[in-house]
Amino acid sequence: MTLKKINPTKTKSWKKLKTHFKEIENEEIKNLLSSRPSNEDFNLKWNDFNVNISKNRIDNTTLNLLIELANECDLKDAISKQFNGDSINETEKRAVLHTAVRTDGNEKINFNGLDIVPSILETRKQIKSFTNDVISGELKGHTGKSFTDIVNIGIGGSDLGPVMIVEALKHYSSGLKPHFVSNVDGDHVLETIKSLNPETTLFIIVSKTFTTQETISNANTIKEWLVSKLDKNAISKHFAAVSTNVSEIKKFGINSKMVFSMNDWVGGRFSLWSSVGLSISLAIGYDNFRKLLSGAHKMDKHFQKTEFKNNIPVILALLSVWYNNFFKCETEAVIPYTQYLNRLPAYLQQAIMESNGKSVDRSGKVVEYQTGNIIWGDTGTNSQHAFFQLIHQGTKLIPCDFIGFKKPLFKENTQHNKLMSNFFAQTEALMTGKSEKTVVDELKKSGLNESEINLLKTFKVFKGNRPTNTFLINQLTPESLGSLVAMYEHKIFVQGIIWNIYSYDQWGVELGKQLASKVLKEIEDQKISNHDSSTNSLLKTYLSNQ
Ligand code: G6Q
Repeated sequence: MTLKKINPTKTKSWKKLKTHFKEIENEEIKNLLSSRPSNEDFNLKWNDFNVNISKNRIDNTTLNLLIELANECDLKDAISKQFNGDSINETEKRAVLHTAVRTDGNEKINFNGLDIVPSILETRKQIKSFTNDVISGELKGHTGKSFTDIVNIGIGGSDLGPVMIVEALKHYSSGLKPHFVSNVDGDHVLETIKSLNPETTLFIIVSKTFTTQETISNANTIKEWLVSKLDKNAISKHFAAVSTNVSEIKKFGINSKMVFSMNDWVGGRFSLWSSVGLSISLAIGYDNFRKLLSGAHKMDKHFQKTEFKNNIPVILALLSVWYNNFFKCETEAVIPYTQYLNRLPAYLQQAIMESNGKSVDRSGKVVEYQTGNIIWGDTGTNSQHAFFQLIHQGTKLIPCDFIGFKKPLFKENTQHNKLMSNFFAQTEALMTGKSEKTVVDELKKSGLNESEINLLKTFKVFKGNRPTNTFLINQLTPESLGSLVAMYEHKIFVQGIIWNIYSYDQWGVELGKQLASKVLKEIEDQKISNHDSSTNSLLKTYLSNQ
């Protein structure tokens, strides 16, 4: 069964939200906060997550109307269709079952009349035994040495998820040193392998299709390097593959025991939980990989079973719709207060922008409202010394997610309170701002005269009223990270449902790819054909310098 096609702007709740927006638009968060009879509805508690949404430009009516909107768009029906394996990725005729690969194994998940759980558990077993063999040193390279380094060769969904998780969980390292090669930029791959010992390095080619230009080019460059350093027979010992394209894997020379399958009901950017996460399992050990899946599974159950008012991904998605469609915010920032999560914004950029960057609705009509927002961010406190100026005093309204942890990972870490005081102070400052009166008082105290104060005061005023969500989680563990990432995945899905778009296809990446292969041929043949005058001239300049 397919998803319903409901234009959100034609619902009763949308109209009510429009009227309600006029009442809220100029309200101050700090006043809304103090006028609420209770802030309980604005602090969602789940496992070791505290999701505080109280610093938002909303009141109880806003929340109720947004939930009404979710009901009118029949979100409930959409959730059950996704989890039931219906073909909700209609333009690619595919089911969307990345949630199935993180099953706890105690359920049946039917797809096309077949329970897919046994085959998921079978693949997991294979990941487990391969991981253990590599980490223990039982599996050896061509010259009989154990592996010390692993290189994930993949791009997009076959790279961003694993690289983000491996970086986030490096505290839990298995001892193997992970590397990632993604860009078709030959310098990227050559720079990565130049310090590697071919005898002790294992390469994992991750490509669902095994035809992606970047991945296959990098894999071939590495293969040539390996053969030149060792010999041809080393290929079967040093390469593993994660793919569905059996014939191409064979042609490449990969040992069938080192092949991990994928399913087309798991989309690339949602695939880190599947065998695409092999590099994660190798880098942090299978038990930790399993905990990551378990954290995500718990969030799946929360999302599936919790009433909307307490449902974290649902509420986050609705707030995002509120800012995107009513306040006309174009971007959202994600600021994790841990250096380990420095790749989270980049990962979310693909997950969110590739999923919801669509302008045609599920009926094939061009939408007349805003859809997918722009995601960006970096870790706190680094970003405070970089782009926070614009968030505090710029002309744009940028809702931010602040993600922080109660406990650091190192017992000896004596700086955690300093980090977290910044975390709390920033959301408070963004909300309260600084009035002209306070600024003037401060300047008077510092000894400035009246004319100096008049010159300076406006620059020092902070209007405040900048909305934030605060995520306070116990500790960064494989399990909590799994829950956090799954939370964002479900938020994406809910937004797509409300906006009446297809979140699981990505036709927008095709055009550039097609053109690039045409341009490559022309560059190689040194023959520039009919492009526009701008492109023609750039290509001629490029060729003239070769
Ligand atoms: C993600 C996309 C895309 C994909 C890459 C790699 O949802 O589908 O990012 O993951 O293009 O594709 P392959 O795994 O087929 O090489």
